[in-house]
Amino acid sequence: MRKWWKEGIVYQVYPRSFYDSNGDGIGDLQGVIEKLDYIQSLGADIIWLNPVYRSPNDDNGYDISDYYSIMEDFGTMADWEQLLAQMHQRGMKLIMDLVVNHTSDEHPWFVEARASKDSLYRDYYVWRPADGKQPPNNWRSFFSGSVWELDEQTDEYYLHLFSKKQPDLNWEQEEVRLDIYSMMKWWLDKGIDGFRMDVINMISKPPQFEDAAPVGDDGYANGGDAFINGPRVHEYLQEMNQKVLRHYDILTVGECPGTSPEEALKYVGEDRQELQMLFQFEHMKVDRSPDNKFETIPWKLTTLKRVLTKWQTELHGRGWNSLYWMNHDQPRTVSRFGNDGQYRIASAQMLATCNLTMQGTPYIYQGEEIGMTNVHFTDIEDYQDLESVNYYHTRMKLGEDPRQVLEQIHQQSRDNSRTPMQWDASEHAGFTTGSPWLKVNPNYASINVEQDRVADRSIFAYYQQLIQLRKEHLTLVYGSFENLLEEDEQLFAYVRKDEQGTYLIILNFTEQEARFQLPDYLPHGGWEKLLGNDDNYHDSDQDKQTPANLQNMIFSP
Ligand code: TEU
Ligand code: CA
Repeated sequence: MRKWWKEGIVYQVYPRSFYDSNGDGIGDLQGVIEKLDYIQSLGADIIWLNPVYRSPNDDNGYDISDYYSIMEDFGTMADWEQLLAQMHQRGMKLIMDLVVNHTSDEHPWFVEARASKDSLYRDYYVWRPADGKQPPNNWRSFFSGSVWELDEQTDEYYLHLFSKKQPDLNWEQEEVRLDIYSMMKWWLDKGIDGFRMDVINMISKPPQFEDAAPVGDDGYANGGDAFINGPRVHEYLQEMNQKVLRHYDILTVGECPGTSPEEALKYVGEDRQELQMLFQFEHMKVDRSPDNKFETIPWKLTTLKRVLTKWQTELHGRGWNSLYWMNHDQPRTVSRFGNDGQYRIASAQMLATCNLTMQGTPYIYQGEEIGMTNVHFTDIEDYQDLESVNYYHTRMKLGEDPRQVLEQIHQQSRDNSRTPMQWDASEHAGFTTGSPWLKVNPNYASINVEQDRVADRSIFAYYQQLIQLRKEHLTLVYGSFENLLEEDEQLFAYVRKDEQGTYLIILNFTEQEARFQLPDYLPHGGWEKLLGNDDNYHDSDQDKQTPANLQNMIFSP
């Protein structure tokens, strides 16, 4: 069935790094308002806004101390209302981040909860007795160290899958769930158009916290098997759907790390009444050691294609998916899957073509549309992300070489995506007139919005064309997906097809020229090139065997 949230294009705004309207070095809501023209001109019609709620910012807003207020750094509720009104006037939709696996330790619920074992709010969180000062089990937190923190005052441990300033809520407790549902309704009644649900597949914890097998040299284990897609998660989401979601025409996307297509269908299956789409992470793992996200490993195009194809085909006709190359937690797209040097522009365009010609709702992360790259800070002090900083210090304690650890951080740090948006070549890339909260990538003088606009080959302009094309050819949204070249390490070629038409997409992921052989069962001749960025391509060039309806004949990325 056709849906606005299937046909829409989402632009993700990380407000802290987008545009600073008042010179305090921090991006803000008025900054987003000032740049709505920019976002709309790209062709995006939905914005996913990372958390803007009150927060002590241990994890940049993912540690919320008040769900009903706006973070002072970002502005006021009036600013937020103005943003929503202006977006709606333009026909754009606003998706808010929903962070309900945990709160901040400064949230009044937790402040109350930790005050005493008899507190009415005690059971809003997950507590375990301190047994001889050993944490209840050996799980590692996502941000290094144990998932358990001892609360000295009441002599019990509380659970935190993320930082110790992000205690996990206890979803077993009905009051917790009802409070969350009321909060969701409160925002929906203000008129928002949906939620991106932070680690929503981790809200249900197992009844017992057992040790898992230690992995790596810090003595900890990955407890994911026990809390990812936990025992009651679908019960909770069906309840949330009944009580809240189904009463609104909204987009819901669940962030679900560690989820297979089979598991995914339990969240987004059309018969399930839970969520509308999810973020899966399998393609974010192709270049990482399974035991340590900071350990980059060489990746193969055949692996990436296999993963993407699996998601394309297994969800087709059964549940919806989202498409993305990056977000505020991931390295920059061109640096990771393309070439951020000589072929930066071509590869940014090629990867854009891929993201915008598969089935699912495409998400574009700020700066991706101008080919922003990873940053390589040489001093750990320049990194702000607690995940990177904690990782660094943990490895230092284990006696590792600081340069090697910094090199790992260069490749995988979340700050790669969080350096300020590069608007122009003026100081601090035109992001702020003050001093930016996180240093600007030094390459801003050559990579910025202004520069891209006047360039011969604009990435932004290419995105505009692609988005236009996707909107005009709905087969690219709804059609089936067939991977043509399973074994090829250079080309990703696929066909999208339905009653409306057939489209052939050919992407070269390498710096070498590649030749595409049209399979016999597809029509030979009569293909029209709709869009592409290959300068060498000529319709008459029979030798290259490149008849295509829609192609990125990128012989060099
Ligand atoms: O991220 C959840 C998550 O599992 C990872 O992608 C995480 O960012 C980390 O890199 C694990 O290595 C979500 C948010 O997107 C992230 O920004 C938050 O820090 C996190 O949840 C906690 O709220
Ligand atoms: Ca500001």
